[in-house]
Amino acid sequence: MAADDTIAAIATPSGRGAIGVVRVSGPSVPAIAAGIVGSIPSPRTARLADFKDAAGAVLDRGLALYFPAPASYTGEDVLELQGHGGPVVLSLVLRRCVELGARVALPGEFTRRAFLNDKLDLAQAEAVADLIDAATAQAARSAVRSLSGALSERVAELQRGLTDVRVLFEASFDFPEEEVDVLSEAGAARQLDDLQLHFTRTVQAAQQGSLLRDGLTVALSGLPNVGKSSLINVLSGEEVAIVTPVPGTTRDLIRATIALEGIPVHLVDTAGWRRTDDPVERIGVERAQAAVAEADLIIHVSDPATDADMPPGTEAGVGKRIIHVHNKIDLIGVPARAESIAGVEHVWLSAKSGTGIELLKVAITRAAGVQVLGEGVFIARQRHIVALHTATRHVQEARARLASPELAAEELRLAQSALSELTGEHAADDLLGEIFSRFCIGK
Ligand SMILES: Nc1nc2c(ncn2[C@@H]2O[C@H](COP(=O)(O)OP(=O)(O)OP(=O)(O)O)[C@@H](O)[C@H]2O)c(=O)[nH]1
Ligand SMILES: [Mg+2]
Repeated sequence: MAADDTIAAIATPSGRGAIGVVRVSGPSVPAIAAGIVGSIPSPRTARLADFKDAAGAVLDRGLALYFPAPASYTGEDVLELQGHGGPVVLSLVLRRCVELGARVALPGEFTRRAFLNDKLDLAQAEAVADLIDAATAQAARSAVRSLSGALSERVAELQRGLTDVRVLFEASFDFPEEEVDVLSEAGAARQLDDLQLHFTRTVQAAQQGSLLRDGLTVALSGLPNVGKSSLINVLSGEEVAIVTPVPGTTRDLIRATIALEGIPVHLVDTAGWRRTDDPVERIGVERAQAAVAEADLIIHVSDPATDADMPPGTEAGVGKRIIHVHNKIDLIGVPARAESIAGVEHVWLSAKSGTGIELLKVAITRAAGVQVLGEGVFIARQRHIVALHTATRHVQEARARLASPELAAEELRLAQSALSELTGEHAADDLLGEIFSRFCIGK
């Protein structure tokens, strides 16, 4: 599926830098190389060269690298010009490439071509963007794992498992009644049970991977003056929020991101919840409720000295995972502790002295469902989890319909087609557009 046009882009970040790279891919690469550096460099060898304009004047001096198709990132002929990292000089080199027949690339277009030329599948292409965007070292390591095919291999294994069972069913159609033994119902049931287990494990791993990528949004809620802002400050190790003894200090939402066990945790401090005639504070309270409604987890803060039986959360938080923090233990002289009461986590701590903060961090990672993130974790997106869930549902349906092999076989076919969306075998154009448009230019 070779493209007939040639794309070019500045592949390094905008601004000044030690080096800057212009990358070109497509059939005009040999002509462009000849036009800029005089001749086509030997494949995969760095050559020091003058980059020249149409009149032969030197624009920059740097390294030229030529990767002939198909052994390149995109699978096409690729030229990389590594010059000095100034925005003006780089745009002059880019303009020269355009003059010689290239057009400026769209975001993610190099990776899109790599995908179309089977250099990587869709899950791997997404991992490229996730590696660039990784917010923690753990996320970066998992993205590399997905990039080298960890998720794709899991999917391939599931596909093989589904094919094996389908073969059983299909064989049973070909044999008349007297040979019912071909499809032993018990045998098929066992295989489907095994398969379901594999699906469940893969979904769990993908959920961990998507946690690493997207992180967890945690809203701090509670009455005024209980110490929500003090808590976001001590958790983030920065004075991000104003703390005063005046109830109603915080009005805007205040955000800080921290990493817990490699998971990006997006903390949101909110206005203390109370009825008020102050129009500014009222808006703050509305925003607080919206933040609570959007959060994955709520930390509900209370002050045991003044409000021992604080009712849980605002209405917006009903049904969400919640951790109750009993703050200001220094004032009532009780030790820091964490306890699960009727399945809900409670932590006693002091935001002012920092006692018990570690217990809260543990409670957050536990509530997030973070398991030990071993070497097997790969990065994953919501899209992958949805596809895996759909496929799992079809496998369950197949298991329930063993008595009618035609229907069961159809469910297995649907499971396979849900899985193939993950690696992009039959990906629709709008899905590709959506995925690649979020890439940076030059990638
Ligand atoms: N002794 C003690 N005081 C605390 C503790 N945490 C917070 N405070 C004090 O309680 C007061 C209110 O703290 P904030 O963090 O501003 O409370 P808030 O919940 O953000 O209040 P609003 O923004 O008004 O909703 C301040 O005077 C803090 O110093 C604590 O653990 N111990
Ligand atoms: Mg506050």
